[in-house]
Amino acid sequence: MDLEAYRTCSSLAKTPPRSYQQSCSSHFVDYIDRDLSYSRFFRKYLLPNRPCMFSRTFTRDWTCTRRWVTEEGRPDFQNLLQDFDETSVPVANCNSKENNSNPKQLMTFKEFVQYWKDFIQNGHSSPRGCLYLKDWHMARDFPEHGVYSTPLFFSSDWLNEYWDTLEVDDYRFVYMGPKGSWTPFHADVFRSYSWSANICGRKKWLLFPPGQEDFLRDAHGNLPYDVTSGELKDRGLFPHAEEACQPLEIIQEAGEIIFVPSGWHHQVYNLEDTISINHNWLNGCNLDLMWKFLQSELLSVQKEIDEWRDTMESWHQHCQVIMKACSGIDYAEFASFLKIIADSRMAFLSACCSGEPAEYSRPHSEALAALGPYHAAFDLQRVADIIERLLCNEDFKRLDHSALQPDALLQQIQDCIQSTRGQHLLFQD
Ligand SMILES: O=C(O)CCC(=O)C(=O)O
Ligand SMILES: [Fe+2]
Repeated sequence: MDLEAYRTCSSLAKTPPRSYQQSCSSHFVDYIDRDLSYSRFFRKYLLPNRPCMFSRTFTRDWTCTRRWVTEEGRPDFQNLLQDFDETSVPVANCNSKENNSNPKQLMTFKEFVQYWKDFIQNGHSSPRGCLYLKDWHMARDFPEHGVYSTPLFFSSDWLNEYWDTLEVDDYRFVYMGPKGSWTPFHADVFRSYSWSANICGRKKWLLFPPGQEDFLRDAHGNLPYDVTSGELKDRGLFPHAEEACQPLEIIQEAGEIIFVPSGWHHQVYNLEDTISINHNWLNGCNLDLMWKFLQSELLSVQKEIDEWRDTMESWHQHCQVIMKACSGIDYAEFASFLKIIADSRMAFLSACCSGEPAEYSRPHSEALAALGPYHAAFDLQRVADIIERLLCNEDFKRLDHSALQPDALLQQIQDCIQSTRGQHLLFQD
């Protein structure tokens, strides 16, 4: 990040203004087919939370675009089988619906490929329904493969940085689906961004700007499973569907990467036999949207068990436990996520100030170095802003803070920002 981008984002009000009016009326997304600086991507797409598409130039050098794809542009089953053979992979059935998504089962990669070949032979149909290998943690299962690299644009990735630090999980996935497989209507985990690269095949994306999903809810407040279903025309079932804008319809070709912004609900179709790589990620630009999402998740838990509020001791604690079980995170974990992100930036900035960045080594230190000290300073400002908001949140105040001490962390961050600002070396014009 350069000084100008840093100045722009630092001078913005704490929460960036976002307006999706234009996105509702425009049916196009920007197409990036040559050099774009990180700072420009940051200002034009990340901060305003707008989608865009990157051309195949950005994936041309990846090993998987050669190894996993035949000369005709189809999945190279032979090479894929050599690489993954007996690996156990998660597979969804697109023809059955459970809780507004598709039930998944584990099968060996070999078994899935056999199914896929038979599906193709059978004119893209099967008595077993349409199976879709999705949400497979390929990069975690095969760290030595290195068949692709995350483009710099998507490298301010706090979600994977946090989970890598804990060595527990990640949000990096591979999808492989025959023509006709699809993903039902949803927004991504914790309101993260996603980037998704087609290694081969084509996808159709239907994207709705944040807020439009509220028009698409049914009379009980639930989101549709299939946003293209004729049922949405029934006013009794979906009372406000007519008020929603038309979705942005985007065709993604082989090699292209789509940037899906935070909180944009979407539905996705594989128009051909398709392989894609997808990361969910978040950072200082959409952290406020994550925090807003967590508050709404807690509120729905609180409503759900409201009747026990006065009779149950530690009702608030129970709400946190349920929230963690349903959403994968609670307020305490959110605070420790912020701490891990802040700690690595403070260490990075202090290494920069002492002129020893080369000796600095932690997970993701390469990304921090590539993005530079202005980005780290921006990150810290955003963390500080959210900690300030946590500290005045009634539900957060009730939790035990002895382990994390958010006030102390806030002070530390403010001191760090202050002292690095004083370093002419870092922030000179
Ligand atoms: O490609 C798909 O089927 C779904 C991808 C998706 O939902 C995402 O990248 O956020
Ligand atoms: Fe998604």
